[in-house]
Amino acid sequence: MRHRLVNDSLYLPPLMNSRLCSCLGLLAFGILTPGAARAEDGYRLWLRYDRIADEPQRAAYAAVLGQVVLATPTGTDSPTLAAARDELMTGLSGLLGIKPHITLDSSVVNAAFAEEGYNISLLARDNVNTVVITANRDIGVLYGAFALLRYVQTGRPINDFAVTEAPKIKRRLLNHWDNLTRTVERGYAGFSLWDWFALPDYRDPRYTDYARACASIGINGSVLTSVNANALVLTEPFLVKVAALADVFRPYGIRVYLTARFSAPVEIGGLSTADPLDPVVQAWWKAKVDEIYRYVPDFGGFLVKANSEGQPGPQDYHRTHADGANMLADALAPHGGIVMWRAFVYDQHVPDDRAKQAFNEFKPLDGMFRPNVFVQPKNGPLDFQPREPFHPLFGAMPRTPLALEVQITQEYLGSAVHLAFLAPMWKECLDSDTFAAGAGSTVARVIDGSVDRHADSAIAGVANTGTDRNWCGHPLAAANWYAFGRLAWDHSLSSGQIADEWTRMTFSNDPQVVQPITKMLLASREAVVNYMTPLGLHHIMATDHHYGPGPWVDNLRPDWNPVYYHRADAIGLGFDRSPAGSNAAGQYAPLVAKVYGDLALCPESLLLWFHHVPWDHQLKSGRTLWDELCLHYQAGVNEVRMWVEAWAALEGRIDQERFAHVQTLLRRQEREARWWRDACLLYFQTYSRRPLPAGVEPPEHTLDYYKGIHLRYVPGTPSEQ
Ligand code: GCW
Repeated sequence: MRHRLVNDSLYLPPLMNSRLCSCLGLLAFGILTPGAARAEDGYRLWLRYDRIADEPQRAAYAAVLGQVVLATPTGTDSPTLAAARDELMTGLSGLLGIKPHITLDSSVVNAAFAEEGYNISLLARDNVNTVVITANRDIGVLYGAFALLRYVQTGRPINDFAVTEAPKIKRRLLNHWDNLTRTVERGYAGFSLWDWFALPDYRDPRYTDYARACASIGINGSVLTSVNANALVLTEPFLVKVAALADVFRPYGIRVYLTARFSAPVEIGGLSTADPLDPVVQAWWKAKVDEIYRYVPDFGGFLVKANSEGQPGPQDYHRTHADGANMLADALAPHGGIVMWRAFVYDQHVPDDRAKQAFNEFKPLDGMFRPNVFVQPKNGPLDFQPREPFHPLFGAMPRTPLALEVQITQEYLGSAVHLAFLAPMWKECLDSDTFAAGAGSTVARVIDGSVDRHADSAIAGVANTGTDRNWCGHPLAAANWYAFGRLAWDHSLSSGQIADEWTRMTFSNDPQVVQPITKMLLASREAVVNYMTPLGLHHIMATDHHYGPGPWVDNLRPDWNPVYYHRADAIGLGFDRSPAGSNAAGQYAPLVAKVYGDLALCPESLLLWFHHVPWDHQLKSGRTLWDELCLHYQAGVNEVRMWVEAWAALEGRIDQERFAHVQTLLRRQEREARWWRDACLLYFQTYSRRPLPAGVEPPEHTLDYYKGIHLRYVPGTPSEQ
């Protein structure tokens, strides 16, 4: 190929260059397009390719994007390159009204390129502006194509096109908690996308759109089935269906993984035991894995929930988690597959603080796992609460690669009803310093492998997708799918940048739209924390469906009771996890343990997580704990009220369909924020015996009224599925 790759500088013929420059200023000021007011159902997610209405801006892009070269070392075509061509053709013709000339070429590829990385450069080739997307592998080209489209969709300046990017984490997975019945555990957007009964014959075009959406943000793996696993997915009739999905996803760089039910050898194999040290069991799994690879040659591996919440596991046979994981790992290793063994384990019969149990169980096993095993903790030690400290296992298992699991679906943050943009929550975890190998050993660097020099790395997000036309239920909830992918690719991105990109692509570049929507996205998680679980409170939601407040619940198994977690009494509120209490704080590196374990040093956002604090204890504001608690609940309500107002101003600036849907949801969120506030404050007041401070609205109903609310058939609730 006879071209010169331009890295940082943009070379364009002078005339074109000046024309471009004059247009760049306009790029930042998108103007409301007539098209923007068209009804939209949200199906296209952030991959909307409507014509850029601003003519000079459109022309500026069109002038440089008419010719695209896709360059790989061989230059040979593939389904992945075809997908890149299709996407560029659809995207650029939609956005710019041009039919780009797209060619394949071989190129000298930068050896420093990571496997999935890409470079996008502009150059003048035979005096024609050409954009070149270069990569070591065709999947890098596809990622580059999506990046190029993103730049155009978000109105980014043209010289940004000289970019080199590579993902920081190797395995970027969605974990679907989808059942073979098509119900989705903790799913709030309809049924499972996988139509098992129609498969393998009918391949819903939606599978391709799912793959496109995932690839556009760099997701490269999909665990199709729930961690509360059904062994039947490992049988031949289902493997044929799995293979069909894998075939659809493959061109988009997405590998399929499955959940492995530990008792499968008994349930579907006819064996009398699933003991991982039994050679017959080992042989069964080996044969089963060989069979899976015959259907899916690039199968990714198994995700396993074992000895947790009633799931079978190696401890049923008095074996360790390492024994169980290693048996599966040995079966997968010859094929290059991996095991992601979840660390979400706790047992009501273990007397210790539930928040300590995963660490107690897994830390001693460090160094005992096969190289192709990941241990997968959730972001926090408990269970996807609106706020938790980072999981103490991060940094504590240097000899084991750890995969971070976050929850995209909003089990504890208002399902698909409440707006809660989760990038700030995940960033909080990723940016937490474990101090495992000195300052700067952030969770992000533990999981990307750089702290402990692991070659493989993984991150997983529990998906919020379903058959709802708009994929995620709430029209703004797709922002969380998007944010997960973007952070999995590059954990150094800011929440602000991600919110900005998503809003521009999903709605409009109009600053009058971008500004208010990004503002509410960025404030939303903290607002939810405030009206649900401020100051480190956790696990005080209603039973089973987890929707709405239930701080009074005390009749379940002990470690499921909200009263176990908040410990309200006449003296104060909060779980003492300091050295004087359960000393969960002591599971962190000494510097972190000192901060969390000391009431005077502990961040107020986690105060009641780590300490039992007297009601009249003075906080930084000078107010008592009680007053501050009340004001946090009120602040959450106030924030949601502001969104209701801000949203009203968007009428006519965005399409009516999504406008009206979000408006309805925000109004409900405001009502339910008050429900949370009133129910929690009335309940805690029975212990604090203090009045509500000025500025806090009086509750609308009595405590008994709130205690009497029993919701039925909340989507995603396993017991009602
Ligand atoms: O929080 C709990 C959920 C369960 C889930 C479990 C887990 C899949 O309520 O529905 O089961 O976490 O993560 O395994």
